[in-house]
Amino acid sequence: MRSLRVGAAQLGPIMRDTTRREVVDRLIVLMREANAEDCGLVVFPELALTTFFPRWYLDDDPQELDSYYETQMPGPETQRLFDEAKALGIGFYLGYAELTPEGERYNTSVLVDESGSLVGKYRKVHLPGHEEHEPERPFQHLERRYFKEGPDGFGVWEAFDGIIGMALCNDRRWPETYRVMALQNAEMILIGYNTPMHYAPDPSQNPLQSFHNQLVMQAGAYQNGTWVVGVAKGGIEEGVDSLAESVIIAPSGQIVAQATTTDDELVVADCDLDWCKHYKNTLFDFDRYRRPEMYELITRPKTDQ
Ligand code: CDT
Repeated sequence: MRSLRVGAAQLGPIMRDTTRREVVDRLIVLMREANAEDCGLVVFPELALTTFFPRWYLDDDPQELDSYYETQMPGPETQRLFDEAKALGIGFYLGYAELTPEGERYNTSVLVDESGSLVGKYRKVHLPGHEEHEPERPFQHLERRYFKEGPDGFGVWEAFDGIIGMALCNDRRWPETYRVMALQNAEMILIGYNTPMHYAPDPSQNPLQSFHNQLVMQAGAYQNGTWVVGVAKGGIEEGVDSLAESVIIAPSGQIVAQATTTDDELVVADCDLDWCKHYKNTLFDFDRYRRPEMYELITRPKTDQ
């Protein structure tokens, strides 16, 4: 049995004036806790180093905007996290805002192995929200202004004795996210998220945030025979309430661990990566049962009526 003990390291709110040093201190506390529980991998949320800054229109203050991005990973403030991972012998997933030397801005995650080495980088594909300032909203969701869509798609990496994929927040609502990684045999998909409880374009969805969160990740796990680890930055951050409820989901679609607070909290599960085979070799044996040629029918005119 290939067993990977995983820690979902949920974060509570990070305020606008919270320093990187303070955040990295919190991440290290959670990493040490995960190590004390014998985890081989600890998963942090999306944009885990700062407040969720796309909630503000920041064009008038480019200096503040730039302050939320990392130009290096590891960089001066995050090197401590890599050093700690190496010293403890634990891997991690971390979401952050990336500013490249070419000036491109991405919503990014990295996977780092137990020796502190970078395994892979993922740049968010499905960017939600809006491009323009909409002052009538109680808060902005300007991911589409302050990030560029990730151009590289969904990859997987051989690490932790398994096949690991990465996604970020809104990606989890889209079936193709899981399917593209499952077609590359993903056995565990790591997803950090920041999900406001209030959805301005259609507030009737507000009371369904928790249901939809579980619905999409449980379906993604089951329909693709893969583990899914969903990790929130939750709680009331700068007046905006965000969903917590970080979860670890088995290839059966069952939740095996779930956070109970809206603050910094570690939840742990032993993940048997071989459990994926039950589903990948039976009901969801893609080579045997999928019929991709049928997916093209919607673009073809009907004949022989
Ligand atoms: N960060 C992120 O992707 N959040 C979105 C909010 C959608 S509403 C603009 C999510 O899917 O949870």
